Amino acid sequence: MNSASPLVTNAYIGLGSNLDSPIEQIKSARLAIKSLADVEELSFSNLYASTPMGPQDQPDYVNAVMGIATRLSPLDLLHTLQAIEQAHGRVRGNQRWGARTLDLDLLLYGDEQIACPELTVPHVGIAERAFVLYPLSDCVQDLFIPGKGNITDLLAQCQLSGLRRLNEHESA
Ligand code: ROI
Repeated sequence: MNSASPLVTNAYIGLGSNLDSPIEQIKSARLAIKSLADVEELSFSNLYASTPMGPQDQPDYVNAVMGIATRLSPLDLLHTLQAIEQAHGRVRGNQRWGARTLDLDLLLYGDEQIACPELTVPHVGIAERAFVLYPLSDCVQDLFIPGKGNITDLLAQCQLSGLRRLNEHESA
C-alpha cells in the first residue's frame, strides 16, 4: 500500500515509446499518471521524435516529459509508474536498450539525490540525453539538477542527436 505523505514534492517523469502507436502510448500514460490519487499534473512538454539511443535496429522513439506535484514517496511513485508500464504491455526483454511500448523514468524528485539498488535520482543520463533535456526544458525554465548543474548550461552542451519536435498536426 502507498503511504502518502502530507508533503508535496515536484517531480519530473520522462516518457518514451517506440512500439504500438507511440504517440497513443504517451498520451494514454499521461492520462494514467494524472488520474492517480496523490498526483497532480503541473506541466507536459511538447512531443518529440528521436532516433534510438542504443541499438539502431529499432524504430524511432516518441519522447516527452511531465511535471507533477505528488505526495507519493520516490519508491511508491516508481512502483506506480512500473505498474502503468506493465498495463501498457511493457515486456522486459533480453535485449539491453531494446524497443519498448512504454518507458516511464523518474527523472527528478524535488532536489533529492537517491542512490539505492532500485532507483537512481537524478536519472542516469539526464544531463546528456537530448530526448530528456529538451522536453524537460519545455516544462521548467530554470532548474538546477542536483549533482549535474543548471539546465540552461546542460542544454548548451547537448547535441540534438536526431531529436525533432513534433508539430501540432503530427502530435494530434
Ligand atoms: N532512445 C531514445 N531516443 N529515446 C528513449 O526514450 C530511449 N529509451 C531508452 C533507450 C533504449 C536507452 N534509448 C532511447 O531506454
